[in-house]
Amino acid sequence: MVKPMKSQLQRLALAAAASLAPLVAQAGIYPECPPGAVPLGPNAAGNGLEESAAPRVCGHLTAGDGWIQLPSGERSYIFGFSLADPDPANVMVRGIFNAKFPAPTLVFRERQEVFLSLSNVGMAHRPDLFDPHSIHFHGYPQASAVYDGVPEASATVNMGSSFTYFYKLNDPGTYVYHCHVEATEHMQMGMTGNLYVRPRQDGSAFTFPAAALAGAQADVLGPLAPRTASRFAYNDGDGSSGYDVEAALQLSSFDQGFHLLHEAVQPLPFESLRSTHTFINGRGYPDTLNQATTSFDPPVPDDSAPLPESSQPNPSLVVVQRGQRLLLRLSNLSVVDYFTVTALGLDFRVVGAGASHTRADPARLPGGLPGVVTKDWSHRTSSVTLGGGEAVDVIVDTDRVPAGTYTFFTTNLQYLSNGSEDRGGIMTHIVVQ
Ligand SMILES: [Cu+2]
Repeated sequence: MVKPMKSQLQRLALAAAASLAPLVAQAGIYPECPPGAVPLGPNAAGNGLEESAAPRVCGHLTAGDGWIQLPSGERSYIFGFSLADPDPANVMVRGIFNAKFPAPTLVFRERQEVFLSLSNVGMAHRPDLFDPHSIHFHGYPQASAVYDGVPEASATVNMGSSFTYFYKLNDPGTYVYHCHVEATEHMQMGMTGNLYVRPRQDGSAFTFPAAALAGAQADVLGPLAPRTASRFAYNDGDGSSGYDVEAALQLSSFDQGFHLLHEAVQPLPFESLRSTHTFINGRGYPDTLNQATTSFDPPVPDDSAPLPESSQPNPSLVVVQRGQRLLLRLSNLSVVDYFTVTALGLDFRVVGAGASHTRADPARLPGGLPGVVTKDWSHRTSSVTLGGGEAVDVIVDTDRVPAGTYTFFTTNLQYLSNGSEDRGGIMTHIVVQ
């Protein structure tokens, strides 16, 4: 079959974008930030939007393509999200070939109103494609259909167009987000990232375990020492999800053959997808231990860019002071595989899964439902298994273990690899100092 020429496709895409503009997305760069909303710039690490306590905020992402650097020295072609340049005039030129893996981390607060704009800068390396993109808050319970990102039922964003999502965030927890357009392909290509909604309990003080319950929290490692926290994963009512430091370990995987065929404009082998490379935060061991960013230099010189231009800006080396409570936000964004992860010598206390607290107890919440108490299914374990799209919140009480370097890795040993290199992939260190 003769394919239409690139110029025809571009004209078609532009015509489609223009015709749909009043309904779904505006052709051009039009991030929306209504009066009273605080615009969010990049965070200090350059791997997500900055946090704000403002009741109404706005952010701006781009969707496009780019490359990541693999530990073996190879590169991998990706689709991905990036933080948009604050100047709309620079969004296209800075957004092209600037995809990040994983996608920028989004951190919001319960009850916040969020205006999140997405501009599609196109896939410059695949000008034969005119794919739209979208943002889907995976597992988020209160998405309006039009903002849900599912192409059959929601707005999607054509090349050269912008669309603004709106969420009133009433449900705290650890979520993931991804593009929902041709989801298997776009997610395999890298359009996935983490999304946290901080609970309104943050900023209050709870001591866990309470003195009366200390005995009930004893196990083979001894009793859990009471500790006061002011940051929490959930509205737990008793401080059980309280932590001092948090770290995100996002598990994912690529079929490098799929990515190479994609880069070479070949038919894609959906029926035989298999993970050749596995990652934590976009890096395979030993790159997971790099404190610095990992990057593939984009082919377009962009020396004046104000935004961090790393393709993989998320560190995955975890460093904690002994005695601190560490919250590990574990998520699996692979579209192919389950992963079981462990950190030998460290005790995992599971306090959340699927963006739900492990002991929903509305009676303990301010304004909750008196008498409505549900089962406590928090538990201690040495390993956690996550399927694609799952997230689990784990607390590590580091006062219970000696200082030292602990290895976090997948026990699915066939995935401890960077392609043909063994002993790579999903492995990093948790250092207790
Ligand atoms: Cu997409």
